[in-house]
Amino acid sequence: MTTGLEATNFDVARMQSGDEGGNGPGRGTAVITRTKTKTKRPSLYRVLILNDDYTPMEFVVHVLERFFQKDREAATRIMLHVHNHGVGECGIYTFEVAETKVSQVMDFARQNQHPLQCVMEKK
Ligand code: TYC
Repeated sequence: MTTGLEATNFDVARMQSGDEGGNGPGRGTAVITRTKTKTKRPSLYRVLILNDDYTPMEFVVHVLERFFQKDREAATRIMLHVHNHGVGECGIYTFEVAETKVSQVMDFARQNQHPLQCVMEKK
């Protein structure tokens, strides 16, 4: 499938200055270097919250609104999914963003003395 968002790679083959000089490979020879600009899409990570028996449902809903930009309805749906199934997805982010979300949630839960756990996993 093409989305129009694919990265473009450029290959540049050129002779280095001095390649025709007296040293190195010698007269009449040239070294061709290839400079490849390779763009790679970043790896993505799921941020998950885990169920426990003590964290209040309303606190989890608030976490999802505050750190994951969910509206009340989406936050409640995710919270209930975690309550019923043990684990659920809050969002998908690049490594540094995911790491920051996990830290923010863990710090906020700890400050409020709730055992809520938040983890990330590579997709
Ligand atoms: N199981 C908790 C309760 O009954 C609610 C809860 C939901 C806790 C989701 C954590 O990630 C969680 N109060």
